[in-house]
Amino acid sequence: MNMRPVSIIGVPTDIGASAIGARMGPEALRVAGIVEAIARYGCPVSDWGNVTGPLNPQRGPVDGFRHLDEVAAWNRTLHDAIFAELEKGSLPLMVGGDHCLAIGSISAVARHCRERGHKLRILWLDAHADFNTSAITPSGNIHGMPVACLCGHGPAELTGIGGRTPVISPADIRLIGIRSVDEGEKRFLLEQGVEVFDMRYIDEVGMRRTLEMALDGVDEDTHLHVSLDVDFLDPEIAPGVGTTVRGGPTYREAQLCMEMIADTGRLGSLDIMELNPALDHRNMTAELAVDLVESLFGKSTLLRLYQS
Ligand SMILES: [Mn+2]
Repeated sequence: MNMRPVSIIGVPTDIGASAIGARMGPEALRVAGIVEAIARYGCPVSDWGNVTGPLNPQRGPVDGFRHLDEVAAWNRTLHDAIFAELEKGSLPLMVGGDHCLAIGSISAVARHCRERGHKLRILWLDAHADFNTSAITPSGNIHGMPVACLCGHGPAELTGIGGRTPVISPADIRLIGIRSVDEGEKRFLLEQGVEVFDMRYIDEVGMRRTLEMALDGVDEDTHLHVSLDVDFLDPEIAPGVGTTVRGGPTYREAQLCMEMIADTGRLGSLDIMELNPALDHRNMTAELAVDLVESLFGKSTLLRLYQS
């Protein structure tokens, strides 16, 4: 179980999305009790408030990107904040905010791993592959591009944050829960050799086997980063997100996923992204996200004696 101090950093912006509202995500997660939920399982936890950045000008895309300068500014600030927490020995928990911000958080995590000689494994839990580029994106929304940017495909302002391009290799990441991929994106995922566990895979082999595969090779020298896009979850249980796609994991499947991640004891950093309170019902999606976070930090139904 994690005993590193957890540092919560809020990133209140929807700069990379076209639907606005994810800027309210950090406060909704706090209202739903995210700090208390982590503390309940014995982890020291501090809430460091929010980082700040440019306002959302709500302009259209320019050369295939919406708000590129503003997205870059937020991600640079975030990189510095997350990197500082990792250097202190903390487990940074970014509460967003739209998913373009994972460029900043994962750039910091990858730099930390590089400098410390740790292996890195990223689990990207999402309905979408987020592997678009300006050439293939239908929308120009950068929250559809973070995985491609991290793998070195994107504008220099985003691909080199943290001092090295590419930030990660496709071999470092596993995409899980995917059920909506754009046409050009499908081809690009295949060409780049990204490992994707889509919903069909989960339907056929189950969440347990999926997680065993996705975590294969994770050892005591691995830093595990989880980037949870709330749209990973089925919209029946998680309506508070701008880009719902039906047919996602159920409550039990999502809990099993989190419990299996917790069992590795390797969780080193976490993003909770895309919560949009303007689309939620009575904060139910934020409460669900907090429920899942509890499992990630050690809640289990029974005492499990094999856990240390
Ligand atoms: Mn996403």
